[in-house]
Amino acid sequence: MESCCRCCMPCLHRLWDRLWPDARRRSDTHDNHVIANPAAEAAEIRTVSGDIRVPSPKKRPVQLYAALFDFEARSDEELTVKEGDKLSVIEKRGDYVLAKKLTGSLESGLVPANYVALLQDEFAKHKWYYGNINRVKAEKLLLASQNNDGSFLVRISESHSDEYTISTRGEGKVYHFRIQRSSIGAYFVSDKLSFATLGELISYYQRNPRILGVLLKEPCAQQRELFDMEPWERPREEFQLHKKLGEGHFGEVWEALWTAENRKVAIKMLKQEDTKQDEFVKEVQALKSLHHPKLIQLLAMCSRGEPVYIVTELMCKGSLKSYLTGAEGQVLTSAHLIYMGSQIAEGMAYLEDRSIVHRDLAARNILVGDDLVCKVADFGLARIIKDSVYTASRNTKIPVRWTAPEAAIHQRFSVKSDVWSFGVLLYEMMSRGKMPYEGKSNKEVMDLLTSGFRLPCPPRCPPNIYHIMMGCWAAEPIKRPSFHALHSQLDSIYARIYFKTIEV
Ligand code: ACK
Repeated sequence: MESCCRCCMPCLHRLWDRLWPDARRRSDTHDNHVIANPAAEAAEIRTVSGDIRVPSPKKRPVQLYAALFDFEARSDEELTVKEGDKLSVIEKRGDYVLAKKLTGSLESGLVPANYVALLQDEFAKHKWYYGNINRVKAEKLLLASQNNDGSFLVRISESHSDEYTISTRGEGKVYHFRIQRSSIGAYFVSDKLSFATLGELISYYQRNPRILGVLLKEPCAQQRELFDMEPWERPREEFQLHKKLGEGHFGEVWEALWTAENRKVAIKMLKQEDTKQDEFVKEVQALKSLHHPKLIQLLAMCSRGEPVYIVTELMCKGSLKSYLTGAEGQVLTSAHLIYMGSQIAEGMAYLEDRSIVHRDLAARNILVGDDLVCKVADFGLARIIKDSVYTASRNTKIPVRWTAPEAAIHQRFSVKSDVWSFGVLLYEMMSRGKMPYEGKSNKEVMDLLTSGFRLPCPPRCPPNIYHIMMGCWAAEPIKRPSFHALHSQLDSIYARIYFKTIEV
């Protein structure tokens, strides 16, 4: 990320120069299909390669795998599988495999590697078979609190791919026994005793624990949560804290260097009070499964020990609230603000599609980067709702000035109550950071809204944008527009301004 100060005028001038020509180029590309037409690009590639004879790729034998456990996809990249589903594994990606279903929908996606087993014999049906996991992972799984002495698993040997290892827990330690193969394919731990199948070998040692000297009692407990956290979990030492950016709802926010990736990041730290820990964990759960260029991306976390770190991308201009009230914000034109508003609506439309309610949409929870890029942050209050309306508990703190009446009074939060908040956010933007209902108490705000009063049109706000705000504040939630509609309206107003068909 380019380093940039948070409020300098020369930067703003450079930004003007950069933003507008860029936008024009992007639009040319779309209109004329010159550069960004993949078909044209492909045609070029075909012409080039058409003259060169290339050998056809070698056919690899299909490796048949089976899902050992149910796995539910948490993002578009992942694949939901049911225990017993037959899969072909396209490639290994870290702790995951890219797998394709061989029956039913034929979809493909990522599945945790220890959820699948190569179907070369009968192993896949055994709960103790963990397939291709290494020694360190086996120890971590077996030493987890769900397991006891006698918990065990069988995995593919790291050094010999046609051999196996029994890993078993005894007296709080993990012991590993190599299962070798004889020249005729029999399985043995001690060459005095061999078995036709792995299943027979394991049941023999389960019945005769004294021979190995350890118990093989229960298959290792499957631990989804380990996989949930692991791709994100990083050692704390990888982060060098540079400067405190401020104090958020959940605790301090710091700018830091992620040394392993050589990149600047933002770190949110959990305040020590237990009461907030729940909220914090919910925020992480929501962040992990959401990927969109207009939503703040979770990069990593340090959840072992305190304070817990949540590592996200760093947005060099900070919150939209502080940006609007700063020197740059004060000189932004309506066109710039509409461009930013359109991005926020786009991010919210992504949440709308997933029935995710933000519940705290406001300028303080939007972050700004270079070139006026805006991203929605702080999913602390987000919930995945089954019905279209989520009813919250009565004791939740509510940001009254941004909250729709039905949500503030009856706790009926919905995508439509977020649309109301978006209207207030547009007001904050068009008034360059003014506090909504300035000088009024929360109680007065509620009374005013119930009697039909709405925020006035801010000075310099184009009437069509105020019209959009008023639409967001329709008393009946159903009459408010969708975020998709808001995005397309703001986008087309912006395009019209950009091509100078309307003046602002
Ligand atoms: O307005 P700010 O400068 O921007 O002060 C607040 C403060 O931390 C507390 O929320 C800033 N902040 C939060 N998250 C980020 C982030 N990902 N990148 C940059 N600044 C951030 C916010």
